[in-house]
Amino acid sequence: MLKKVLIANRGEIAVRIIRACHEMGIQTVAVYSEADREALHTQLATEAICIGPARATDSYLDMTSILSAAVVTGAQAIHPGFGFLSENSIFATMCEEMNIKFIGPKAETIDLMGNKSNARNAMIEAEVPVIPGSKDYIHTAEEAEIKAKELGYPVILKAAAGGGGKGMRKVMAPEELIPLFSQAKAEAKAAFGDDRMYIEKIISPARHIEMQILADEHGNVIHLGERDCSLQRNHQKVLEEAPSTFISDQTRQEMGETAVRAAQHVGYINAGTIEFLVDSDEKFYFMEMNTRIQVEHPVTEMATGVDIVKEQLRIASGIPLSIKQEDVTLTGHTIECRINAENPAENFRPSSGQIDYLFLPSGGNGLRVESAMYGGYTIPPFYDSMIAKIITKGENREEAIAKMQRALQELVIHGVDTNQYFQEAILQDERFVSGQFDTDYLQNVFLPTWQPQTPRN
Ligand code: MV4
Repeated sequence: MLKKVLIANRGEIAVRIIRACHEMGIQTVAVYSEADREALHTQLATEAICIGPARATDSYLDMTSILSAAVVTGAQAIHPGFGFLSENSIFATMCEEMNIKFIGPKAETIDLMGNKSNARNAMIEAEVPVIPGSKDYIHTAEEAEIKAKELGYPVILKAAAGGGGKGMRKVMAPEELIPLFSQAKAEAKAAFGDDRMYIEKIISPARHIEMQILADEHGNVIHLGERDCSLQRNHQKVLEEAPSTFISDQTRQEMGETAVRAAQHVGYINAGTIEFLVDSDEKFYFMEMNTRIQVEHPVTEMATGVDIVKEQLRIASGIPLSIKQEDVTLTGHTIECRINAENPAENFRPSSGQIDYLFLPSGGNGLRVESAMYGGYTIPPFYDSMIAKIITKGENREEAIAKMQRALQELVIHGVDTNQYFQEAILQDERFVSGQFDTDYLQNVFLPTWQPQTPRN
């Protein structure tokens, strides 16, 4: 087993990984920016090293500083968490070259999946259903017009380097294609320095359902079932749950087997997620693969009882998976609400500053809270606004919802604005409660009629 791991991240995920390490007897090295001297991850790790100024590009994205910190502390491995360097194949390669284990898949797998067009083609080879679309890059609006006519409108233009909505445009009719193609291409160039584009038919209405997989270095690949992540705002997930209310046991099994085949085909190692779009006939299509631990991993942990971060550490140590596919079952119903420091009444503008008073929900069965906040902590303005995740599990969905409502009512955060009232409103929404929603629901149906309440705190 690894003896010392450096965590190249901050916030709740850094704390989550540090806790797993300590429970496994692994020493931890935190790295922190000048803005994170008082952060919880800095305090909880065995050792902590300052890696630079507040701005992420000068600290959490500074590969040389982080690798230097690993060398001087004698860390054998680096866990990148999510965001920052977690899907950076150059960083994974640099780790390899310095004989430091990157806790994730091989650099070449990160590269392959990072190019969403190449990922599609790899999935076609693996006989995984992909969304009807272009095999090759689309270089000009004229080429796009030909391909769009072939596919039939509406279509969606996507950046190969994209994911998360940047460089993406929905095209409803032929006359929109030329301006939208140049917009998407320019956006991709600016965001990624890579403006290679591809095109797909639009799947709508659709659910976003993803399968969690685990793969060790001995050829064992399993899936841990799905998470339904259809409730998103601006391509940010808001609430996730397992199992999905939408798919049958047969579809679930087929999606799981497909996800395992996808991972096997690319020689995947460690934890990963295959994202699918599922249409109204329950036909599922590969959308992209995330080659990292995800924010919503606790949903699967609560649903299956498998500790995904501990499995990642075992896999990186060369130890086989601790569970077999036949031992994995999704029990009950699990929901996660993301708590962001933002003001829903001001178009979800991020909020920062000191937390004067904090009460995190607790008590009862089937409640988990992931956060790096504490009373008196100051949320810096430089990073992501997600400050906590509340996860509840019940025998059934109604129970999980009731527990989440109770937990959200208990949550008290004074000093910064949060989206907790937005989450409470979703949980009370008739369409959410009925399970009848798709990827467009939150943004296009729920939000336009939602009136932000005045916070009760
Ligand atoms: C799509 C799609 C419909 N059809 N592709 C959004 C982010 C990026 N990961 C891909 N996205 C989409 N791709 C085809 N062919 C709809 C979306 C999409 C979406 C997907 C999942 C959850 C929420 C979404 C909100 C808007 C658009």
